Amino acid sequence: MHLEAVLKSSARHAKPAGLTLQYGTAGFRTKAEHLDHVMYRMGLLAVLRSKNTKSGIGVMVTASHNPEEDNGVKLVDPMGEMLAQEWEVYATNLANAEEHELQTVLTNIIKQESINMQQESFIAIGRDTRPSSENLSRSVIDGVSSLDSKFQDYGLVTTPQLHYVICCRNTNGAYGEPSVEGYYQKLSKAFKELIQQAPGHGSELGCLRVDGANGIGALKLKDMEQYLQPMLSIQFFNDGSKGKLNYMCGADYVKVQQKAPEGLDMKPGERCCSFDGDADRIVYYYNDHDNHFHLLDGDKIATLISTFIKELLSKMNLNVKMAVVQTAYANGSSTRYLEEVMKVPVYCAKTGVKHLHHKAQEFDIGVYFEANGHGTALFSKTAEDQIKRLVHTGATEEIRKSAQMLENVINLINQTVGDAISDMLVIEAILHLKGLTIQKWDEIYPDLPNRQLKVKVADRRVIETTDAERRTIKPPGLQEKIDEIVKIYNLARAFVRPSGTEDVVRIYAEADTQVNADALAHEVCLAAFSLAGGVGDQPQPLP
Ligand code: 16G
Ligand code: MG
Repeated sequence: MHLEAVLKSSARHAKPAGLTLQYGTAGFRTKAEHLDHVMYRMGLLAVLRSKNTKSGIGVMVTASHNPEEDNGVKLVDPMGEMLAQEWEVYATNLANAEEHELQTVLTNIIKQESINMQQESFIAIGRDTRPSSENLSRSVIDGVSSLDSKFQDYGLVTTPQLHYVICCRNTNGAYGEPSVEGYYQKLSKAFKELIQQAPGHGSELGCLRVDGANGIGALKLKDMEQYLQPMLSIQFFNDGSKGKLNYMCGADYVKVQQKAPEGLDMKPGERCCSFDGDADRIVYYYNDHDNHFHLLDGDKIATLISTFIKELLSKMNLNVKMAVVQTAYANGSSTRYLEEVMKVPVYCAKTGVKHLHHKAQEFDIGVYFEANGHGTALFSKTAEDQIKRLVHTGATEEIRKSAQMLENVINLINQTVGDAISDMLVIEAILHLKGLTIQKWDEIYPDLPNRQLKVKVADRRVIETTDAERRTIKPPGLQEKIDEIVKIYNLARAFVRPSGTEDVVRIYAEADTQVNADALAHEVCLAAFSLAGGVGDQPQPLP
């Protein structure tokens, strides 16, 4: 295998000696200045993956909700899903190979996967609005070009738009037109049709306040706004015209701080939402008449969407298997509501979109959301066909109408990955169709008070978990200690897991009151600190 051109170009993207990085939960992520070689090499890997799958592959340059100085890269597989886990190992090996090892590492991947280097390949490249992203995406293109691959630079796009484009290309347009324009058209058409099906609620949804995290989501939603008028009027905040990306704003800030972003003045009852830095996450919120802040996170969104779908299915007498997939972070109230009131089966997957996505694929209809606002709904081919058939052949007007609504939901939701813009439109449509205000949506079930903490330990790998991260099996004694503490509190639950993106151990606790949730989180934090090798000062209770 001759890789001279590759090695020659690689010299222009030299790896800082000794630097090691890992393809983590959502690709590589670190300070932007350490990523040039990683970008070049991910360009190479994308071409190998494309030849291997005989399909187009996506490369997205973004570090999502991380600070502006960071950057990162994730690869998108043929159907718009995240890179297959077996290939994450290749990605890590390739990123960490020293210059003189590069040829061997590449040759090994080619051999191991029996890649035909004569096979055509195609790469779609996208990037977020970080100042470093443009140069880094050029490095990706350098990698792609050094293997003589075809490519298209989509420039500034949201992560879900790139996933959408890849899926469209690889299904020969069956999923939609493979362009950002095609995305706007597909979604806005489904949205309009859905809104028009509202019985007697008028056809305008009023104003929605959107915090764009000063990122790509604001930019793209502004482009799309003309397609959504006059149905939805949007007031933009943190649109990138002055503030810094993700700084005191965005979905992650709002979820973690449990408060509104800077720069957004809310009057009681006003409907607001926040995107994250690459617009694949969304959370909603409002202030009540006593000016108390209320967050409607991924759990509330999953409940709204799955309840709506379930109601339509029952009107259609359609017996398909639907389930909701959550993670250990899902509020216990949401799980109870779904299982006990809505009678929807709920499954728990490990943290990280790829795990939820895979689990959701096992059902005819799988709705998945992480509490942090990352999620979507997946429809199997069989379910989709059945629904489409009923649009025309349904025995009653009600069946045909419900099927039509569900078909529009299918077209509106981005089935390739969680998508802030698409999820937002689905939520807006459902609220409108059901005549729900944001308060009424919030009142469907009350969240249990909860608290998240993190603690530094010498090596977070000493903690091993099982049961979708809900229990620890190592270090010895930790789970027993957690069980003992949890027993003292009412409606309580707690777990500890090593982060997949940061060098910390995370703690989650929920209980009947905020004081108890805080105390429980603190005690569990202390247990992890003492049994898993905490470093630095012992964690202090919340003030
Ligand atoms: C990544 C994941 C997100 C997950 C988070 C957990 C994707 C696209 N993103 O941001 O889903 O919730 O990691 O981080 O998969 P942690 O392991 O540090 O808690
Ligand atoms: Mg993101």
